[in-house]
This record gives sequence, structure tokens and C-alpha cells, in this order.
Amino acid sequence: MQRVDEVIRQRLSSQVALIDQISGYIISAGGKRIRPRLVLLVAEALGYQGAARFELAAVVEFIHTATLLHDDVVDESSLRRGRATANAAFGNAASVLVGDFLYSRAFQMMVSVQNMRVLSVLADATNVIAEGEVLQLMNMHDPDLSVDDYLRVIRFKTAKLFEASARLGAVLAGADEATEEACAGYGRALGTAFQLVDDLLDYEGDSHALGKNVGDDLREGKPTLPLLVAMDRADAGERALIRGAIEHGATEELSQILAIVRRTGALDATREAAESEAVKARDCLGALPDSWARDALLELCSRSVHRTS
Ligand code: GRG
Repeated sequence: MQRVDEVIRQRLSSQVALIDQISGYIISAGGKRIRPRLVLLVAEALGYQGAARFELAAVVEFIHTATLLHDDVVDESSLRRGRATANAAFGNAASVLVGDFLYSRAFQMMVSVQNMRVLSVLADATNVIAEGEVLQLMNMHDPDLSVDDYLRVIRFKTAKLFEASARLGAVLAGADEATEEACAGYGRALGTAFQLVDDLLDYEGDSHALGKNVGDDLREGKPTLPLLVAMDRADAGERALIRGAIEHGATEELSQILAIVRRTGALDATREAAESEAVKARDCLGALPDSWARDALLELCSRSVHRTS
């Protein structure tokens, strides 16, 4: 990961001062670097030791960071990684454009690996991520969203980059098709678990630990699994309250709705859904030979479900 950080630092540079400033601002705030870890661990587990793994690990972190910059503009978020979001600090236009810089820099870097499969995996992944975000936009303020449609959004917007990261490790290692698909399946299930927990933490998390504001989903009228389950289990009056909050966004009813979400066991149900995705992810790892890297991939499954940030 130190090598990945070196690549990130080198490739961030631009002659345009504002790009250096904003991309440095968001990248230096850290982040968990889970997606690059997936590239490195899968490559390691399959015996690939070449330098392209560091480049591709940095690529997925750049793509992730570009999506965060864009997402915070779309959601009008003000806190990320424990500090003011780039849009709050530098404005929407600068955030979107520096997101574009990181995204296109990622494409320059992936071309340098000179592997058509790598390009194909990343081109498909970024396209699906953008589709997921547009789907989510279309689902805003819709209290009748089905659980399947909700799951589709999180598979697209979040799980796809996890899937691509794990798949890239296998592609670099020249794995056979079945092994590559198992790695991709691992990433997809892990990413789904990760986003389910993200949506859970928006209700039960702690803003300080998370480094971002809790309650934003409800304020925005975003129908995520905790709300969908709570609506299903609540009485008629409570259901009407939640429907109204999704339709119009809620600020005053926040604590009342949180109490309903807790009482109906919707948070436990969301964690159980994440747990069952983590089990799927674990099962996929049966395709990898025993190694410390495989053990680390296994550990990521439980960490993703029990995380607080
Ligand atoms: C630029 C390809 C491209 C698309 C733009 C805005 C957008 C379309 C996509 C946004 C997708 C998105 C932000 C999904 C949420 C993913 C998520 C769970 C982010 C938080 O990830 P962590 O917790 O963050 O890994 P850290 O800070 O630890 O890196």
C-alpha cells in the first residue's frame, strides 16, 4: 500500500495549481483504501507480483475519488473523511471538474498497463457506476421503491467498482475464467455488503467516527433498506410518516423516524442482509489457494459488516 500511495502522489501532479490543491485535499484526507487493497490482495493470492498491480490499485482509488467528488456535489454533502467536502470548500464547479481530471487521469494510467482486458473491465465498471447513480436519482422521493430495485442501485453504484477491483487482480494474474468469475463474485458481494452497511450507518452511525454527516439519506428523501423495511413493518400511521419523509425529505421528523426504524428491527434486518452478502463473498474465496492474502480477503468480509466508519 505504500507503493500505491507513491503512485497516487506521483500521478496526482498537474501543472494547474487548483487541480493539485483540490485533488491533494481529498486524497490526503485518507479514506480506507479498500478498493486498491482488493486489487493487491487478489493479485497476491493468485501469485502475481508485477508492478502493474500498484498502477491499477491507484487507478481504482482515483476512480473512487472522482465518484466521491461528483457524488458530494449531487447530494450537496458538507462533510467527508472528517473534513469539509471539496464542494463545500472550493465550490461545485471546481469539484466536478477536478473529479473529471482524476477520472481521465485514471484512464491514462490504465492504458499504460497495455492490457485490453483491463481497459474493458474498467470501461464497463465506470459506465455501470454512472448508470447506478442516474437510477438512484430516478428513485429519489419514491416510497414505493422495491427492495430489488434498491439492490440494483447499490450493485451498480458501489459493488461494481469492488467487483472490478477484485477482477483486475485476477486478470493481472492471468487466472482462468472460473477463478476470475469467483474473484468478481467476491468483490460484488463484498461491495453489496459494504453499501448495505453504509446505508445502515446513515441511521445508527456516529458522524465523528464516520467522518460524514448521519441522517443525510432521510433529509434527502433517499429510500434505502432501513426505511423500506421499517415501512413494511410499521403501523399505518408510522408508514404514512415515513412515506411523507421520503416524498418531501425530512428534517423535523428525523428522531421520530429513527425511533420507528429502530423499533421495527429494520437496522438489524439491514445488517443481516449485509451479513448474508458477506457469506456469499466468503464462499467465492473457495476458488483461491490458501495464503495470507486469501485470509486477509476473508477478514475484509467481517470487517465490512462490523465497521463503524
Ligand atoms: C465519475 C465514473 C464517474 C461517475 C460519477 C457520482 C457518481 C457517478 C457515482 C457515485 C457513486 C458513489 C459515491 C457510491 C457510493 C460508494 C461509497 C460506499 C462510498 C464510500 O466509500 P468508502 O467508505 O470511502 O470506501 P473512503 O472515504 O473510505 O474511501
